[in-house]
Amino acid sequence: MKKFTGIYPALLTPFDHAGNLNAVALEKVIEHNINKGVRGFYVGGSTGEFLLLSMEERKELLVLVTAIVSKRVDIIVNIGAFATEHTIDLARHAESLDVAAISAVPPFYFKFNLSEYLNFYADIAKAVSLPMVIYNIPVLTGVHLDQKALEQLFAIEHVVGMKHTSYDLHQMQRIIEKFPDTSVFGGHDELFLPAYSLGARAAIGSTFNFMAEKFITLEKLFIAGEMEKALILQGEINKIVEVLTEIGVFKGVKAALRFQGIDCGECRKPFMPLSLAEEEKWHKTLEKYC
Ligand code: MN9
Repeated sequence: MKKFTGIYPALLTPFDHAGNLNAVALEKVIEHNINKGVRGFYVGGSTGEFLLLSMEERKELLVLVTAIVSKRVDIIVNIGAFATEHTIDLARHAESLDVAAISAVPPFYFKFNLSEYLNFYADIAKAVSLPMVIYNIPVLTGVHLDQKALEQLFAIEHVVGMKHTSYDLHQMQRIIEKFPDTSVFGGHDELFLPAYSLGARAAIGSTFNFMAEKFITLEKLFIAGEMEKALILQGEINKIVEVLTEIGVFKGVKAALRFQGIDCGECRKPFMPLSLAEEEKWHKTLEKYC
């Protein structure tokens, strides 16, 4: 089983001024991050605004990303959709391209029972041979998988890990302990250090799009046992995350890249652009801590 380690930006989806996928900006963001030393990209996740993309655009995005990356680093793609059938359609498409793993949020909105969640992942595993990274993000899906449920999911063939975007690190630690060969990705940038302290050795994050170098340094400090320095750096990162979550993560990520010279457009409606005051506050915060 492949062990994923290191820093994986939850890649944003750039749009042009007409609101279409912007391949030029996409390439810039990807190259910028490969040069910094990221291990791969998590494509079409929350930061990638996947629920605001059509099925065709999700496929097109993956075609673009795989072509740009050209096997230099890993690609993990979120194929989660409401219906199993649609998810499998995206999974099959992913299988025809160079991806290291697929990932899926559990189906949400309707309240499914545990057998239905288990079947969802088992059906995908039957349809394609790609490894699966479960996307656990209860704050957005409203799907709260308890320890027993997660353990049953991890028993499914092809499940090789989880993107754990949850503040419940005790749950994460118990999964890592029980399934040591799998890869559990820390999913909250502000909890990078605590997640590593509890056994995570990889992370997926939205702020990595514009400050991957900070997390690469943080990982090095952790490995070297320089915990005091690591804590200071995590503290600086958290000042950034605090303002980012206040103004809106995805809009903030796009604005940060714009400040760095890469125009990724706006988030899709119903998201609204940042107000001038928000933009100013964000700019000041990045100038101070980034
Ligand atoms: O990809 C991201 N999760 C969401 C992971 O955006 C929902 C995180 O990087 C958070 O944006 C970040 C702020 O809470 O940790």
